[in-house]
Amino acid sequence: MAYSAIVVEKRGPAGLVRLNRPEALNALNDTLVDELGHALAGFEADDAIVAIVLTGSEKAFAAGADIAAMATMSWMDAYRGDYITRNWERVKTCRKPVIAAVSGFALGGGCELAMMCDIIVAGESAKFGQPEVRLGIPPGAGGTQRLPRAAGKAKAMDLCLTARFMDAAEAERVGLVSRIVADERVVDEALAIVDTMAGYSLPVLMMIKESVNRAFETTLTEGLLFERRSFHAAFGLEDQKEGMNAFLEKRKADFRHR
Ligand code: DAK
Repeated sequence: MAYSAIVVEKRGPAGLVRLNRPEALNALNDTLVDELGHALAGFEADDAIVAIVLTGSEKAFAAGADIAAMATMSWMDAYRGDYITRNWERVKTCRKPVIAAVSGFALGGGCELAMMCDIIVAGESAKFGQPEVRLGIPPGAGGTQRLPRAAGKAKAMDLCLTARFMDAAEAERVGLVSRIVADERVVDEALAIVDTMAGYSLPVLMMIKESVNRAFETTLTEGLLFERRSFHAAFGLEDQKEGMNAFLEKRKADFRHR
């Protein structure tokens, strides 16, 4: 597939996807979301790729869904067309870790896209917001659900009800963002995180991702049971034997991802 709205490359163990609609601050349209879904599927099927980094430009990660594309849409268009939902869900179902490297605006669907990722690394210029209320719509892709889980009810209500933007420092303080670096370092920092992960067992990374995500979907008792089952299952991995033997033999583990 030839991409027009994203740029895709491999950087060692990382699959790097750069949103690339500079004329619209990387606003998300059907083409972009289709291409993103396709790229993620490719990286997921690629045994050499451990995790994916998703980024935008220095000015914008993504300024939201494409307002020009939505402006004349009717309820029937949105509902019957299942507006952006099909491939949008592909980000959520990716089983390998996905890291958002965010500089500039991450607004509306852009903020929601970042929140679907597993880790957000922010550049100092990053601004997060759910300003849909200004357009006469509520957030539609997780803003009212993932933001309160990540940042708490007070911040979620504040951002969604007033359209105020939150800067990188505030986003880190409330727990939406895991690290802040200089803008020009944001992709390198995310790639370095993938390099660290690449030293570990991929099936274990996938188990961890699945287990942490389960924490947001279920009760504590069920979540703990899910975690316990993953833990027990790990003893079926060659990588568990390698990891523990390497520790006992005082050497670096050589994981084979099985
Ligand atoms: N859509 C289309 N074009 C956009 C855009 C957007 N979201 N954001 C910016 N642009 C375009 C501008 O129209 C402008 O184009 P030209 O006039 O040059 O042709 C160009 O990008 C540069 O923008 P500005 O001139 O406005 O740049 P400024 O630096 O002055 O301002 C800004 C930057 C980010 C503050 C401003 O552009 C802005 O407020 N943008 C809109 C932000 C916004 O309201 N975002 C929320 C959109 S609604 C769903 C999935 C997703 C969604 C819903 C459902 N499902 C799966 C069901 C999401 C909804 C949304 O995100």
